[in-house]
Amino acid sequence: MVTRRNLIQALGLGGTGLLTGVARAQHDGHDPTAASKAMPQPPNVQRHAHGYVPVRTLNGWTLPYTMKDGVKEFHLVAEEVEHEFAPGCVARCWGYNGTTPGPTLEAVEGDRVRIYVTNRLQEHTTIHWHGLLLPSGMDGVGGLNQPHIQPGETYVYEFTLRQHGTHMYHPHADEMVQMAVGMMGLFIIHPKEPEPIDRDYCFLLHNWALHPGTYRPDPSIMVDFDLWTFNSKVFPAIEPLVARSGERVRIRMGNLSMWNHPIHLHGVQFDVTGGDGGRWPQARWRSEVTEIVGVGQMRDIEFTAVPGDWAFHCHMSHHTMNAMGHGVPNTIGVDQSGVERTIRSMLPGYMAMGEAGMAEHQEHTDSGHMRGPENTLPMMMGKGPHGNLEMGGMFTVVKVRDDLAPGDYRDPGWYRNPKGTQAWRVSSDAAFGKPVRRQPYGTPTTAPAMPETPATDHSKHGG
Ligand SMILES: [Cu+2]
Repeated sequence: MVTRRNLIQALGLGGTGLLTGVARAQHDGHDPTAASKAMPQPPNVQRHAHGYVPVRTLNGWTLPYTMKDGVKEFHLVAEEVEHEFAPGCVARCWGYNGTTPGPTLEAVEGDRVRIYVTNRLQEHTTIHWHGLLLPSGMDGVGGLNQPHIQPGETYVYEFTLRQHGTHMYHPHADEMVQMAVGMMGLFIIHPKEPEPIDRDYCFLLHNWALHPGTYRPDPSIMVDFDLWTFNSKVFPAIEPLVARSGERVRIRMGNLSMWNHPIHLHGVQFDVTGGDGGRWPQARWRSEVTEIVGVGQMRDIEFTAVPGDWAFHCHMSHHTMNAMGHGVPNTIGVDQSGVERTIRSMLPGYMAMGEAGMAEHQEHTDSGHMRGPENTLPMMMGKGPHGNLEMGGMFTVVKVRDDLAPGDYRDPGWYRNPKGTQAWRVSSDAAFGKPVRRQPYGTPTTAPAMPETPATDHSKHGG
């Protein structure tokens, strides 16, 4: 019996173009839980036997299937899982086959799939195949399309894939709770004709109310979440997206959180090439640098990779932070020296902060001077080659290098900017230069409203 894992080991991690195809076909597939956590993603894989590039699920994995009488069989297990958002923060979540999100299901348009779902939770569940075109009785809404899957029971879903694109799966039973604690996954369907894509990344957007000092996500929260995740991880635990210069990269995103997320990529103008209805005809592509992935939606973006380290993040600035208080007074510009002394007499170790801004927060937590409640990540984290990144949550880096082998997903380290292409310091004097400034509000009107500026020929700007 050859499993995918020991086949990869037997090949000494040296992949061939057909590795995934061979490995998947030979996987016995009957112990989905055992196959989960330690399974490495295929290294150096280029194309599946069918011709597609297998998706790379950020910090995740793809569920192996078994071929039975021409049907691709998958087996999902709904169960409680121990999940680490980033080192220092672990929670008791619910997921599938040992992880949140559950493993990615990957197939080809026209395939017939048979998906077993075993319920190892304490309450009933179902699975809804979000965005798939299928018979009503396979749609997975508990009580509407089927009876609920009771604890201990296994149901089977079977249908033919009549479309391609980025899709999702999640429970449609006690949905508010089951999704809030991590039950979700991606369902990727490749078209029959392979697409010109070199790297195909995917992840789910989610939010979590894991209150400071607690271990179980709180499903009752509607807006004030503590953790914002790409595939249930926060920066800096989110993998970088790696590519070789000139490669065509696709990033597939699905949103099963309670907020819309404007996802922003630096360094390129990407094409939005697909949505809930699969890949769009090229005439419908849009050139953007930020794309909102609305709640319940899927979006695909594509770009040609240019060398560098490029930030990739949600543009809601609170969504690139970790747990933080939202009801705190604003201390920017407030001299707190006396207050600090007074409070310290009652609360030893109290640190006043936030007078100049909040960047010092990361220095305080990194240095160990400020400790939050147990099992709670600092609001800001992450180190780059030039200092603190002061980020958390939905942030990672697209790392593009000239010298990567195709299919090499290993973190290449930090980018070294070629000489003369990086911003540099020219002065440490705040009075440097003669910047043109408007006079502050309230300046007596006898003073000129603007410093003298060089004469401009306004006629050129007319009309
Ligand atoms: Cu966001």
